[in-house]
Amino acid sequence: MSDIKEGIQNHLLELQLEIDDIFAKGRDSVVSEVTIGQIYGGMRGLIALACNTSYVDPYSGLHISEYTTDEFSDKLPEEIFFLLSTGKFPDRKSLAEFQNDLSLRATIPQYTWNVLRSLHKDTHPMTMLSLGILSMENESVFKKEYQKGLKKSEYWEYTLEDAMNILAKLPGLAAGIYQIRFGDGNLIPHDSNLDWSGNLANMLGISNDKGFADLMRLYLVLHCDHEGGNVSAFTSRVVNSALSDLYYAVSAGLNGLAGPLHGLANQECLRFILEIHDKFGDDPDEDVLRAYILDILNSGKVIPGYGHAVLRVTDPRFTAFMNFGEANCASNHCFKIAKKLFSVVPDILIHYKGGKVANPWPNVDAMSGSLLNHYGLNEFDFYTVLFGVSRVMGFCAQNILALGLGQPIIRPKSVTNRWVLEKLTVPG
Ligand code: CMX
Repeated sequence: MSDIKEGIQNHLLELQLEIDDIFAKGRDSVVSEVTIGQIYGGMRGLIALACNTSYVDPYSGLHISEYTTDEFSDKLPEEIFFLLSTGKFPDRKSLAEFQNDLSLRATIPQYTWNVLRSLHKDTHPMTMLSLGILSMENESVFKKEYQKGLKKSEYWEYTLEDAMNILAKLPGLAAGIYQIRFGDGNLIPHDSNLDWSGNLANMLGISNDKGFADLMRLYLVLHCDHEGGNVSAFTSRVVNSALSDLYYAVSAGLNGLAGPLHGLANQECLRFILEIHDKFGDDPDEDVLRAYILDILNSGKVIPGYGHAVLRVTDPRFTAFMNFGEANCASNHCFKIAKKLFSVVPDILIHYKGGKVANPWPNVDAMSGSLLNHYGLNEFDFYTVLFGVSRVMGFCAQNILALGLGQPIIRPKSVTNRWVLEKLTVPG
Protein backbone atom coordinates (compact mmCIF):
# COMPACT_ATOMS: atom_id res chain seq x y z
CA MET A 1 0.00 0.00 0.00
CA SER A 2 1.33 3.49 -0.88
CA ASP A 3 2.14 5.85 1.99
CA ILE A 4 -0.58 8.29 0.98
CA LYS A 5 -3.18 5.53 0.92
CA GLU A 6 -2.06 4.32 4.33
CA GLY A 7 -2.09 7.93 5.58
CA ILE A 8 -5.66 8.41 4.38
CA GLN A 9 -6.74 5.11 5.91
CA ASN A 10 -5.31 6.16 9.29
CA HIS A 11 -6.84 9.63 8.99
CA LEU A 12 -10.25 8.11 8.22
CA LEU A 13 -10.01 5.97 11.36
CA GLU A 14 -9.21 9.07 13.47
CA LEU A 15 -12.01 11.07 11.89
CA GLN A 16 -14.48 8.22 12.33
CA LEU A 17 -13.60 7.96 16.03
CA GLU A 18 -14.24 11.69 16.40
CA ILE A 19 -17.60 11.35 14.64
CA ASP A 20 -18.53 8.39 16.88
CA ASP A 21 -17.71 10.57 19.87
CA ILE A 22 -19.74 13.49 18.46
CA PHE A 23 -22.73 11.23 17.83
CA ALA A 24 -22.46 9.69 21.29
CA LYS A 25 -22.45 13.16 22.85
CA GLY A 26 -25.46 14.46 20.95
CA ARG A 27 -26.45 13.30 17.51
CA ASP A 28 -29.70 15.25 17.80
CA SER A 29 -28.25 18.42 19.35
CA VAL A 30 -29.09 21.65 17.50
CA VAL A 31 -26.02 23.67 16.49
CA SER A 32 -27.52 25.95 13.85
CA GLU A 33 -30.95 27.29 13.02
CA VAL A 34 -32.08 28.51 9.63
CA THR A 35 -33.89 31.80 9.12
CA ILE A 36 -36.15 32.58 6.20
CA GLY A 37 -33.56 35.16 5.14
CA GLN A 38 -31.00 32.37 4.84
CA ILE A 39 -33.37 30.12 2.88
CA TYR A 40 -33.75 32.89 0.29
CA GLY A 41 -30.21 34.19 0.72
CA GLY A 42 -27.87 31.49 -0.51
CA MET A 43 -27.86 29.63 2.85
CA ARG A 44 -25.18 32.09 3.97
CA GLY A 45 -23.81 31.33 7.43
CA LEU A 46 -25.89 28.18 7.76
CA ILE A 47 -23.88 25.41 9.40
CA ALA A 48 -24.92 22.35 7.43
CA LEU A 49 -21.76 20.58 6.26
CA ALA A 50 -18.76 18.81 7.80
CA CYS A 51 -15.44 19.23 5.97
CA ASN A 52 -12.16 18.15 7.54
CA THR A 53 -9.66 19.15 4.85
CA SER A 54 -9.51 22.84 5.74
CA TYR A 55 -11.36 25.63 7.51
CA VAL A 56 -11.41 29.40 7.21
CA ASP A 57 -11.31 31.37 10.43
CA PRO A 58 -12.69 34.90 9.96
CA TYR A 59 -9.64 36.33 11.76
CA SER A 60 -6.76 33.96 10.99
CA GLY A 61 -7.82 32.80 7.53
CA LEU A 62 -7.22 29.47 5.86
CA HIS A 63 -6.10 26.53 8.00
CA ILE A 64 -5.22 23.10 6.65
CA SER A 65 -5.37 20.56 9.42
CA GLU A 66 -3.95 22.57 12.35
CA TYR A 67 -1.58 24.62 10.17
CA THR A 68 -2.12 28.31 9.37
CA THR A 69 -1.35 29.80 5.95
CA ASP A 70 1.98 31.13 7.27
CA GLU A 71 2.92 27.63 8.35
CA PHE A 72 2.24 25.88 5.05
CA SER A 73 2.89 28.56 2.42
CA ASP A 74 6.51 27.44 1.91
CA LYS A 75 5.56 23.83 1.08
CA LEU A 76 5.20 22.03 -2.25
CA PRO A 77 1.68 21.43 -3.64
CA GLU A 78 2.30 17.68 -3.36
CA GLU A 79 2.90 18.11 0.39
CA ILE A 80 -0.30 20.15 0.58
CA PHE A 81 -2.37 17.43 -1.09
CA PHE A 82 -0.89 14.94 1.35
CA LEU A 83 -1.84 17.25 4.23
CA LEU A 84 -5.36 17.87 2.94
CA SER A 85 -6.10 14.18 2.58
CA THR A 86 -4.15 12.62 5.47
CA GLY A 87 -4.07 15.49 7.98
CA LYS A 88 -0.25 15.25 8.10
CA PHE A 89 2.70 16.39 6.03
CA PRO A 90 4.58 13.55 4.30
CA ASP A 91 8.14 12.67 5.33
CA ARG A 92 10.79 12.75 2.60
CA LYS A 93 10.30 9.13 1.61
CA SER A 94 6.51 9.43 1.34
CA LEU A 95 6.83 12.65 -0.63
CA ALA A 96 9.28 11.07 -3.09
CA GLU A 97 7.03 8.02 -3.52
CA PHE A 98 3.99 10.24 -4.12
CA GLN A 99 5.83 12.46 -6.62
CA ASN A 100 7.14 9.41 -8.48
CA ASP A 101 3.65 7.92 -8.65
CA LEU A 102 2.26 11.18 -10.07
CA SER A 103 5.03 11.33 -12.63
CA LEU A 104 4.21 7.82 -13.90
CA ARG A 105 0.56 8.83 -14.49
CA ALA A 106 1.19 12.17 -16.23
CA THR A 107 0.51 11.15 -19.85
CA ILE A 108 -2.64 12.71 -21.29
CA PRO A 109 -4.53 10.62 -23.87
CA GLN A 110 -4.37 11.80 -27.47
CA TYR A 111 -8.18 11.87 -27.71
CA THR A 112 -8.25 14.62 -25.07
CA TRP A 113 -5.95 16.76 -27.18
CA ASN A 114 -8.15 16.01 -30.21
CA VAL A 115 -11.20 17.27 -28.30
CA LEU A 116 -9.43 20.43 -27.15
CA ARG A 117 -7.96 21.20 -30.55
CA SER A 118 -11.37 20.84 -32.22
CA LEU A 119 -12.97 23.63 -30.14
CA HIS A 120 -13.69 27.15 -31.35
CA LYS A 121 -10.57 29.33 -31.08
CA ASP A 122 -12.32 31.67 -28.62
CA THR A 123 -13.35 28.90 -26.22
CA HIS A 124 -12.65 30.00 -22.65
CA PRO A 125 -9.66 28.19 -21.09
CA MET A 126 -11.88 27.17 -18.14
CA THR A 127 -14.26 25.46 -20.57
CA MET A 128 -11.24 23.67 -22.01
CA LEU A 129 -10.01 22.58 -18.59
CA SER A 130 -13.41 21.28 -17.55
CA LEU A 131 -13.92 19.51 -20.89
CA GLY A 132 -10.39 18.12 -20.82
CA ILE A 133 -11.07 16.42 -17.48
CA LEU A 134 -14.52 15.24 -18.57
CA SER A 135 -13.16 13.82 -21.83
CA MET A 136 -11.09 11.36 -19.74
CA GLU A 137 -14.06 10.13 -17.72
CA ASN A 138 -13.97 6.73 -19.40
CA GLU A 139 -10.62 6.21 -17.62
CA SER A 140 -12.32 6.25 -14.20
CA VAL A 141 -11.07 3.34 -12.12
CA PHE A 142 -13.88 3.95 -9.62
CA LYS A 143 -16.52 3.59 -12.34
CA LYS A 144 -15.02 0.35 -13.67
CA GLU A 145 -14.73 -1.18 -10.20
CA TYR A 146 -18.21 0.02 -9.22
CA GLN A 147 -19.68 -1.71 -12.26
CA LYS A 148 -17.93 -4.94 -11.22
CA GLY A 149 -19.40 -4.59 -7.71
CA LEU A 150 -17.74 -2.57 -5.00
CA LYS A 151 -18.22 -2.48 -1.22
CA LYS A 152 -19.11 0.95 0.17
CA SER A 153 -15.99 0.82 2.36
CA GLU A 154 -13.85 0.59 -0.81
CA TYR A 155 -15.27 3.63 -2.62
CA TRP A 156 -12.58 5.98 -1.36
CA GLU A 157 -9.72 3.71 -2.47
CA TYR A 158 -10.73 3.82 -6.14
CA THR A 159 -11.61 7.50 -5.87
CA LEU A 160 -8.03 8.01 -4.68
CA GLU A 161 -6.87 6.21 -7.84
CA ASP A 162 -8.94 8.60 -9.94
CA ALA A 163 -7.60 11.55 -7.92
CA MET A 164 -4.00 10.50 -8.54
CA ASN A 165 -4.64 10.13 -12.27
CA ILE A 166 -6.39 13.51 -12.52
CA LEU A 167 -3.83 15.39 -10.42
CA ALA A 168 -0.93 13.85 -12.34
CA LYS A 169 -2.33 15.08 -15.65
CA LEU A 170 -3.42 18.57 -14.52
CA PRO A 171 -0.16 20.52 -15.07
CA GLY A 172 0.20 19.08 -18.59
CA LEU A 173 -3.46 19.67 -19.35
CA ALA A 174 -3.38 23.28 -18.15
CA ALA A 175 -0.12 24.04 -19.96
CA GLY A 176 -1.41 22.36 -23.13
CA ILE A 177 -4.55 24.52 -22.98
CA TYR A 178 -2.30 27.58 -22.71
CA GLN A 179 -0.29 26.53 -25.78
CA ILE A 180 -3.39 25.70 -27.85
CA ARG A 181 -5.31 28.81 -26.82
CA PHE A 182 -2.56 31.44 -26.63
CA GLY A 183 0.61 29.92 -28.10
CA ASP A 184 1.62 28.10 -31.29
CA GLY A 185 -0.15 24.89 -30.25
CA ASN A 186 3.09 22.94 -29.71
CA LEU A 187 3.14 21.08 -26.40
CA ILE A 188 6.20 21.05 -24.14
CA PRO A 189 6.67 17.49 -22.80
CA HIS A 190 6.41 16.52 -19.13
CA ASP A 191 9.81 16.29 -17.42
CA SER A 192 10.01 13.57 -14.77
CA ASN A 193 12.93 15.38 -13.11
CA LEU A 194 10.68 18.30 -12.19
CA ASP A 195 8.08 18.37 -9.45
CA TRP A 196 4.36 19.11 -9.99
CA SER A 197 4.49 22.92 -10.01
CA GLY A 198 7.95 22.92 -11.65
CA ASN A 199 6.44 20.97 -14.52
CA LEU A 200 3.56 23.41 -14.84
CA ALA A 201 5.99 26.36 -14.95
CA ASN A 202 8.20 24.60 -17.50
CA MET A 203 5.38 23.40 -19.76
CA LEU A 204 3.80 26.87 -19.85
CA GLY A 205 7.03 28.01 -21.50
CA ILE A 206 6.53 31.63 -20.40
CA SER A 207 9.62 32.38 -18.36
CA ASN A 208 12.84 30.56 -17.44
CA ASP A 209 13.20 32.81 -14.41
CA LYS A 210 13.38 30.68 -11.27
CA GLY A 211 11.01 33.24 -9.71
CA PHE A 212 8.25 32.12 -12.08
CA ALA A 213 8.58 28.50 -10.95
CA ASP A 214 8.58 29.74 -7.34
CA LEU A 215 5.45 31.77 -8.04
CA MET A 216 3.69 28.75 -9.59
CA ARG A 217 4.54 26.73 -6.46
CA LEU A 218 3.16 29.43 -4.18
CA TYR A 219 0.09 29.97 -6.37
CA LEU A 220 -0.76 26.26 -6.40
CA VAL A 221 -0.30 26.03 -2.63
CA LEU A 222 -2.35 29.10 -1.69
CA HIS A 223 -5.44 28.27 -3.81
CA CYS A 224 -5.67 24.58 -2.83
CA ASP A 225 -8.84 24.52 -0.69
CA HIS A 226 -11.23 26.84 1.18
CA GLU A 227 -13.60 24.69 3.27
CA GLY A 228 -16.59 22.79 1.92
CA GLY A 229 -19.30 25.42 1.37
CA ASN A 230 -17.84 27.53 -1.44
CA VAL A 231 -19.50 27.13 -4.84
CA SER A 232 -16.91 24.92 -6.52
CA ALA A 233 -16.07 22.59 -3.61
CA PHE A 234 -19.71 22.17 -2.69
CA THR A 235 -20.70 21.49 -6.31
CA SER A 236 -17.97 18.91 -6.66
CA ARG A 237 -19.06 17.19 -3.43
CA VAL A 238 -22.76 17.20 -4.37
CA VAL A 239 -21.99 15.59 -7.74
CA ASN A 240 -19.67 12.99 -6.20
CA SER A 241 -22.20 12.23 -3.47
CA ALA A 242 -24.39 10.73 -6.22
CA LEU A 243 -21.39 8.42 -6.89
CA SER A 244 -20.74 10.20 -10.16
CA ASP A 245 -16.99 9.56 -10.36
CA LEU A 246 -14.31 12.13 -9.69
CA TYR A 247 -13.96 13.14 -13.38
CA TYR A 248 -17.60 14.28 -13.35
CA ALA A 249 -17.20 15.86 -9.91
CA VAL A 250 -13.99 17.74 -10.71
CA SER A 251 -15.35 19.00 -14.02
CA ALA A 252 -18.53 20.20 -12.25
CA GLY A 253 -16.54 21.97 -9.54
CA LEU A 254 -14.45 23.73 -12.17
CA ASN A 255 -17.63 24.92 -13.90
CA GLY A 256 -18.58 26.64 -10.63
CA LEU A 257 -15.11 28.10 -10.23
CA ALA A 258 -15.49 29.69 -13.68
CA GLY A 259 -18.11 32.16 -12.37
CA PRO A 260 -17.27 35.87 -11.95
CA LEU A 261 -18.35 35.86 -8.29
CA HIS A 262 -15.97 32.99 -7.56
CA GLY A 263 -12.72 32.01 -9.35
CA LEU A 264 -13.06 34.39 -12.28
CA ALA A 265 -12.85 37.38 -9.90
CA ASN A 266 -9.05 37.15 -9.93
CA GLN A 267 -8.76 38.32 -13.51
CA GLU A 268 -10.92 41.38 -12.73
CA CYS A 269 -8.33 42.57 -10.23
CA LEU A 270 -5.50 42.83 -12.71
CA ARG A 271 -7.81 44.44 -15.26
CA PHE A 272 -8.63 47.05 -12.60
CA ILE A 273 -4.96 47.67 -11.82
CA LEU A 274 -4.09 48.03 -15.51
CA GLU A 275 -6.94 50.55 -15.92
CA ILE A 276 -5.45 52.58 -13.06
CA HIS A 277 -2.04 52.35 -14.73
CA ASP A 278 -3.47 53.55 -18.06
CA LYS A 279 -5.20 56.49 -16.36
CA PHE A 280 -2.62 57.61 -13.82
CA GLY A 281 0.71 55.99 -14.73
CA ASP A 282 3.20 53.98 -12.67
CA ASP A 283 3.01 55.89 -9.43
CA PRO A 284 -0.45 57.42 -8.88
CA ASP A 285 -0.84 60.00 -6.15
CA GLU A 286 -2.77 58.57 -3.18
CA ASP A 287 -5.33 61.41 -3.22
CA VAL A 288 -5.97 60.86 -6.93
CA LEU A 289 -6.39 57.14 -6.25
CA ARG A 290 -8.79 57.86 -3.37
CA ALA A 291 -10.96 60.06 -5.61
CA TYR A 292 -10.96 57.37 -8.31
CA ILE A 293 -12.03 54.66 -5.85
CA LEU A 294 -14.86 56.87 -4.59
CA ASP A 295 -16.01 57.48 -8.17
CA ILE A 296 -16.16 53.73 -8.78
CA LEU A 297 -18.13 53.13 -5.60
CA ASN A 298 -20.51 55.99 -6.36
CA SER A 299 -21.20 54.45 -9.76
CA GLY A 300 -22.43 51.32 -7.93
CA LYS A 301 -19.50 49.04 -8.74
CA VAL A 302 -17.43 46.99 -6.31
CA ILE A 303 -13.68 47.31 -5.79
CA PRO A 304 -12.20 44.06 -7.11
CA GLY A 305 -9.99 42.15 -4.68
CA TYR A 306 -11.56 43.64 -1.55
CA GLY A 307 -14.13 42.04 0.73
CA HIS A 308 -14.88 38.44 1.60
CA ALA A 309 -17.86 36.34 2.57
CA VAL A 310 -16.08 34.77 5.57
CA LEU A 311 -12.82 36.63 6.29
CA ARG A 312 -12.81 39.74 8.46
CA VAL A 313 -9.11 40.62 8.17
CA THR A 314 -6.52 40.91 5.39
CA ASP A 315 -6.42 37.50 3.75
CA PRO A 316 -3.17 35.81 4.87
CA ARG A 317 -2.87 34.51 1.29
CA PHE A 318 -2.76 38.15 0.11
CA THR A 319 0.03 38.76 2.62
CA ALA A 320 1.96 35.71 1.37
CA PHE A 321 1.70 37.00 -2.21
CA MET A 322 2.67 40.50 -1.13
CA ASN A 323 5.77 39.18 0.63
CA PHE A 324 6.65 37.25 -2.52
CA GLY A 325 6.16 40.43 -4.57
CA GLU A 326 8.39 42.49 -2.25
CA ALA A 327 11.15 39.92 -2.69
CA ASN A 328 10.77 39.26 -6.42
CA CYS A 329 8.65 41.87 -8.21
CA ALA A 330 9.14 45.12 -6.25
CA SER A 331 9.81 47.18 -9.39
CA ASN A 332 6.75 45.92 -11.30
CA HIS A 333 4.25 48.71 -12.03
CA CYS A 334 1.21 46.51 -11.27
CA PHE A 335 2.70 45.34 -8.01
CA LYS A 336 3.37 48.93 -6.98
CA ILE A 337 -0.23 49.95 -7.77
CA ALA A 338 -1.62 46.88 -5.94
CA LYS A 339 0.42 47.91 -2.89
CA LYS A 340 -0.80 51.47 -3.09
CA LEU A 341 -4.41 50.28 -3.33
CA PHE A 342 -3.81 48.33 -0.13
CA SER A 343 -2.89 51.55 1.65
CA VAL A 344 -5.91 53.46 0.28
CA VAL A 345 -8.91 51.14 -0.23
CA PRO A 346 -9.56 49.65 3.25
CA ASP A 347 -9.95 53.05 4.87
CA ILE A 348 -12.50 54.06 2.23
CA LEU A 349 -14.46 50.81 2.48
CA ILE A 350 -14.58 50.99 6.30
CA HIS A 351 -16.65 54.17 6.03
CA TYR A 352 -18.54 53.29 2.84
CA LYS A 353 -22.34 52.84 3.08
CA GLY A 354 -22.22 53.45 6.84
CA GLY A 355 -19.91 50.50 7.45
CA LYS A 356 -22.00 48.03 5.46
CA VAL A 357 -18.99 46.32 3.85
CA ALA A 358 -18.39 43.41 6.21
CA ASN A 359 -14.72 43.08 5.30
CA PRO A 360 -12.87 46.14 3.92
CA TRP A 361 -9.60 44.22 3.61
CA PRO A 362 -7.98 42.63 0.54
CA ASN A 363 -8.56 39.01 -0.46
CA VAL A 364 -6.14 36.70 -2.30
CA ASP A 365 -7.15 38.04 -5.72
CA ALA A 366 -5.97 41.59 -5.00
CA MET A 367 -2.33 40.65 -5.47
CA SER A 368 -1.96 37.43 -7.50
CA GLY A 369 -2.51 38.95 -10.97
CA SER A 370 0.20 41.57 -10.50
CA LEU A 371 2.75 38.86 -9.80
CA LEU A 372 1.70 36.87 -12.88
CA ASN A 373 1.97 40.09 -14.90
CA HIS A 374 5.56 40.54 -13.70
CA TYR A 375 6.59 37.24 -15.31
CA GLY A 376 4.72 37.94 -18.56
CA LEU A 377 1.60 35.86 -17.97
CA ASN A 378 -0.88 38.46 -19.18
CA GLU A 379 -3.67 36.33 -20.62
CA PHE A 380 -6.33 37.09 -17.98
CA ASP A 381 -8.59 34.31 -19.17
CA PHE A 382 -5.95 31.80 -18.13
CA TYR A 383 -5.75 32.91 -14.49
CA THR A 384 -8.74 30.89 -13.32
CA VAL A 385 -7.18 27.79 -14.88
CA LEU A 386 -4.22 28.18 -12.52
CA PHE A 387 -6.67 28.62 -9.66
CA GLY A 388 -8.48 25.49 -10.89
CA VAL A 389 -5.34 23.34 -11.09
CA SER A 390 -4.72 24.15 -7.45
CA ARG A 391 -8.32 23.86 -6.23
CA VAL A 392 -8.74 20.38 -7.73
CA MET A 393 -6.51 19.20 -4.86
CA GLY A 394 -9.23 20.33 -2.45
CA PHE A 395 -12.05 18.77 -4.51
CA CYS A 396 -10.20 15.44 -4.59
CA ALA A 397 -9.29 15.39 -0.90
CA GLN A 398 -12.79 16.43 0.21
CA ASN A 399 -14.44 13.73 -1.89
CA ILE A 400 -12.02 10.97 -0.85
CA LEU A 401 -12.59 11.73 2.84
CA ALA A 402 -16.37 12.06 2.47
CA LEU A 403 -16.61 8.69 0.72
CA GLY A 404 -14.22 7.14 3.23
CA LEU A 405 -16.51 8.29 6.03
CA GLY A 406 -19.53 6.81 4.27
CA GLN A 407 -21.29 10.15 3.81
CA PRO A 408 -24.61 9.70 1.95
CA ILE A 409 -25.98 11.48 -1.09
CA ILE A 410 -26.56 15.19 -0.39
CA ARG A 411 -30.20 16.14 -0.56
CA PRO A 412 -31.39 19.19 1.42
CA LYS A 413 -35.11 19.98 1.42
CA SER A 414 -36.43 22.93 -0.55
CA VAL A 415 -39.74 24.61 0.14
CA THR A 416 -42.21 26.77 -1.77
CA ASN A 417 -43.25 30.36 -0.97
CA ARG A 418 -46.66 28.96 -0.04
CA TRP A 419 -45.05 26.64 2.53
CA VAL A 420 -43.09 29.55 4.03
CA LEU A 421 -46.18 31.75 4.18
CA GLU A 422 -48.15 29.02 5.94
CA LYS A 423 -45.27 28.47 8.37
CA LEU A 424 -45.32 32.19 9.20
CA THR A 425 -49.08 32.36 9.72
CA VAL A 426 -49.58 29.06 11.53
CA PRO A 427 -47.75 29.26 14.88
CA GLY A 428 -45.49 26.29 15.67
N1 CMX B 1 -16.50 47.05 -3.03
C1 CMX B 1 -17.68 47.71 -2.86
N2 CMX B 1 -18.70 47.25 -2.13
C2 CMX B 1 -18.51 46.08 -1.52
C3 CMX B 1 -17.31 45.36 -1.62
C4 CMX B 1 -16.29 45.88 -2.42
N3 CMX B 1 -15.13 45.24 -2.61
N4 CMX B 1 -17.42 44.23 -0.88
C5 CMX B 1 -18.66 44.25 -0.36
N5 CMX B 1 -19.31 45.36 -0.75
C6 CMX B 1 -20.69 45.71 -0.48
C7 CMX B 1 -21.61 44.67 -1.09
O1 CMX B 1 -21.80 44.90 -2.47
C8 CMX B 1 -22.85 44.81 -0.26
O2 CMX B 1 -23.57 45.93 -0.71
P1 CMX B 1 -25.17 45.81 -1.01
O3 CMX B 1 -25.77 45.21 0.23
O4 CMX B 1 -25.57 47.20 -1.28
O5 CMX B 1 -25.30 44.88 -2.17
C9 CMX B 1 -22.30 45.15 1.11
O6 CMX B 1 -20.95 45.63 0.90
C10 CMX B 1 -22.25 43.98 2.05
O7 CMX B 1 -21.57 42.88 1.41
P2 CMX B 1 -20.63 41.94 2.27
O8 CMX B 1 -21.48 41.21 3.25
O9 CMX B 1 -19.50 42.74 2.81
O10 CMX B 1 -20.01 40.99 1.18
P3 CMX B 1 -20.58 39.62 0.60
O11 CMX B 1 -20.25 38.54 1.55
O12 CMX B 1 -22.01 39.78 0.19
O13 CMX B 1 -19.72 39.48 -0.73
C11 CMX B 1 -17.73 39.51 -2.01
C12 CMX B 1 -18.37 39.11 -0.68
C13 CMX B 1 -16.30 38.96 -2.06
C14 CMX B 1 -18.56 38.91 -3.20
C15 CMX B 1 -17.72 41.06 -2.11
O14 CMX B 1 -16.92 41.58 -1.06
C16 CMX B 1 -17.21 41.56 -3.45
O15 CMX B 1 -18.00 41.68 -4.40
N6 CMX B 1 -15.88 41.89 -3.56
C17 CMX B 1 -15.28 42.31 -4.79
C18 CMX B 1 -15.08 41.14 -5.74
C19 CMX B 1 -13.97 40.20 -5.23
O16 CMX B 1 -12.91 40.62 -4.82
N7 CMX B 1 -14.23 38.87 -5.29
C20 CMX B 1 -13.22 37.90 -4.90
C21 CMX B 1 -13.69 37.01 -3.78
C22 CMX B 1 -12.57 36.08 -3.39
C23 CMX B 1 -13.07 34.79 -2.82
O17 CMX B 1 -14.29 34.54 -2.77
O18 CMX B 1 -12.21 33.99 -2.43
